[in-house]
Amino acid sequence: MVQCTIHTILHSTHKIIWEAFEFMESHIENPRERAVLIGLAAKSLPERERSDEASLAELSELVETAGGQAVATVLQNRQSPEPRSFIGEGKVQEVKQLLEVNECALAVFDNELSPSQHRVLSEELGVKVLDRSGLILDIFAQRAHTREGQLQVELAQYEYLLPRLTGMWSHLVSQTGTGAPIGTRGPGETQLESDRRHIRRRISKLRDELEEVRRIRATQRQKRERNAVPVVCLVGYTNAGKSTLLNRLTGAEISAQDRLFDTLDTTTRKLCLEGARDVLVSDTVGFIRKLPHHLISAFRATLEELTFADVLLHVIDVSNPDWTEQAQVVDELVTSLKLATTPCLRVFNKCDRYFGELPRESGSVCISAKTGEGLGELAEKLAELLESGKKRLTLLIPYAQTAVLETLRREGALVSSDYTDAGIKARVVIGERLWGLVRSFMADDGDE
Ligand SMILES: Nc1nc2c(ncn2[C@@H]2O[C@H](COP(=O)(O)OP(=O)(O)OP(=O)(O)O)[C@@H](O)[C@H]2O)c(=O)[nH]1
Ligand SMILES: [Mg+2]
Repeated sequence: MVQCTIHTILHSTHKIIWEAFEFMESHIENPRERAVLIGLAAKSLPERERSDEASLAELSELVETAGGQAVATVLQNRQSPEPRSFIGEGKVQEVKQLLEVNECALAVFDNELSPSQHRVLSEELGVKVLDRSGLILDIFAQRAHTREGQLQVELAQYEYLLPRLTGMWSHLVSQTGTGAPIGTRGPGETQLESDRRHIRRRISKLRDELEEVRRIRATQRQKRERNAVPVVCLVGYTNAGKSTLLNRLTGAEISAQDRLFDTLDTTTRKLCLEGARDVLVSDTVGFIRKLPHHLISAFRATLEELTFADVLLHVIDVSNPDWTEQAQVVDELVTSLKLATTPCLRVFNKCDRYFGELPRESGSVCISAKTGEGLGELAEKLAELLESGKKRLTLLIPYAQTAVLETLRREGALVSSDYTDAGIKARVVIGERLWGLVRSFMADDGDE
């Protein structure tokens, strides 16, 4: 009986999810599915959310990465988005014609569409519509290989889907209106509520599973901390050359292909620096402009690794004419992840194919991960930074001074705390700024 009910629930749930995914259609099945790309450069949008030529060119690469082909591009300039259809009515007709002439079954928007705009455009264009977030989620879903990656992508997909369910059923809900008397509400609302409940349950289950992943990671981290091995994390725009650099530095053999979001999962390898000093180098997911916020929050377990880095290596593809903007996008994400105080070395990569003047910023190095040029200098600068960087310490804080613990927690310096008979044993990672605060609490056993 119970089994039968579960089966029925699962069956109807599957159907719901399948239908719901149909309009965001997160998979491009045909290897060369043809697409028209549409961008809106509305001045009323925040700068980061506007489309422009560069962002459309990147969108075209994203479509390619997902297995499609961009055959035409439309960039509309108007003061603000049309609330109903995002682009103007005339443009909708123009896009429709372009789709027909070019035999395209897919329209991809460079900006983020609201759920109702998404629905209106799907209906009026009569083809599958994706926005930039939906496309990136699709690529992530294709690329996620580890359990952690898959959990994170699934969570992001559901979070993307949840508000869009309203759009799906709103035509039914609006028949009765929110103020309709109890008992007269239409089936749409009931359906919507049960879909939402199911998705919320799934989201909460995924969050629990990810919490477990984070717990395991924290244990691994503690082991690393006990061994006092410094951690260096590679960050950078997608396709900048992070994985190639990790391979070159450590002999790892991870995939490094010329495509966006080649890497989603964190790989960590040991690197032996001059003076027999070991460090761990981690490569992880690349950044991109307008990265869907669901993904950033869903990838918390992965991105959290960055929080514990002693040094960040910001890899920049200097041969890309857009490198300044790309680096800025990464800097902003680094700041939003509260990593702005972690020592960071800017690594200008691909200098073998850049023939202009190389940037000469202090705290930077020019290399080619491909030819190996500049790697000696990179290792030297890295060692210097590690020397001057954060320290990992174990403190013993008396119970009378828990305010210190609070400060450490607020500053993001506290790794763990154990309440022992002798006082609070706190593991911390601190920079120079907090040194004065903790100096007098240094435990005898810096190691456990
Ligand atoms: N010419 C040249 N190509 C490079 C260099 N470093 C990386 N590449 C190429 O750039 C492409 C992307 O390199 P990846 O190492 O996969 O880049 P990534 O930053 O890991 O990219 P994602 O995982 O997608 O974020 C590959 O085709 C590399 O061969 C370099 O120094 N010179
Ligand atoms: Mg990579």
